[in-house]
Amino acid sequence: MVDKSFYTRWRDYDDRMARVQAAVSSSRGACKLEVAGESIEGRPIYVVRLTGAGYSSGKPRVVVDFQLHAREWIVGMAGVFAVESACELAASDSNWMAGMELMIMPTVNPDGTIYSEIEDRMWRKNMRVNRGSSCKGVDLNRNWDPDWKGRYGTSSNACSDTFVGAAAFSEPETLALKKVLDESPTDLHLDVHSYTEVILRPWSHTNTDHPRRSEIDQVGNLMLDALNAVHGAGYRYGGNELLSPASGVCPDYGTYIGGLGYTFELRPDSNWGGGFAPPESEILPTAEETWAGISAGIKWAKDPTSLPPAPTPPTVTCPSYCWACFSDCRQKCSWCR
Ligand code: 0X9
Ligand code: ZN
Repeated sequence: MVDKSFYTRWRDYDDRMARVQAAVSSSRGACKLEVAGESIEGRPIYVVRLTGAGYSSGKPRVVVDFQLHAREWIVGMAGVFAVESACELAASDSNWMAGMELMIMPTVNPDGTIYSEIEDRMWRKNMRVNRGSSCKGVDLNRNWDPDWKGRYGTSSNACSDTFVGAAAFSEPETLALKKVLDESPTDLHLDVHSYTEVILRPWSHTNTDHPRRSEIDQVGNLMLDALNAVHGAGYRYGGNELLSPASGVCPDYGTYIGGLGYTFELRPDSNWGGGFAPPESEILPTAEETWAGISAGIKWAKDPTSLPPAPTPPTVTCPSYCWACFSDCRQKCSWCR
């Protein structure tokens, strides 16, 4: 059993990484600690690899990343909990990971995280020194393709919290996660953030449906139900109607290269619950339910045939007065259904 007392308080970056290392050490080889890259300030960016017996590239693979955004402390705590839970389970039940691979990045943005811990609680970005500006930092969730520097929720101003950076993939932290995603075909990519209590489907940069939309919704709802079942939280599942669209985000990259890339936004549900700084009593339940949601996603990735076949969407005939809808009125004109 994961020692829950760790999750009663905020723990700083060093304490959390010590915990990650300890979990790997006691996993009897089920987990491996690797360095996926180096941050702007030269810190290692850790990734925990769980390769089940019989896995080879092309078989089921899941990547889960945490804390691209520095101030989302509860996400960093949930990341350690995911590592501890996964390493413990893999060590005790070799069947769990059989034939698949799981990669967990407990903190993608160590520099920003430490800066948030000691200097500026609400810091979001990495610690890039931007050419021609006294403002530091690139938003690691705006530094990706597709749609880098696109129109939704981005800024070309180095002083902005959503600064896109000098180019797509310009940041070493972005590249470290990209390398993990690119290494082998990845079926499921979960990018964990806070707050709002939602699970968001791809795409983030457009409202156009992904061709695998119905499968995406099935998997999304599977993760949602598992998450909400643990403590009765009221997370919602959906698209950009739940949170404004954003261009150049990392789960859209995971989706672009062929996986299903979701955004988790953890507790609280609103600013009233503390926003990025919720009470410490929220840490443990949040970490537990997030892991349940992730586990459900892993279970699907391991055996996608465990899902019932996706229902075929109903055919909708446009009313004759709805001249603008033509054949795809179901998507385009909800008002004329
Ligand atoms: O803006 C972001 O990067 C994410 N929200 S956060 O508050 N953690 O910064 C959301 C990105 C994904 N957005 C959508 N899928 N709409
Ligand atoms: Zn975030």
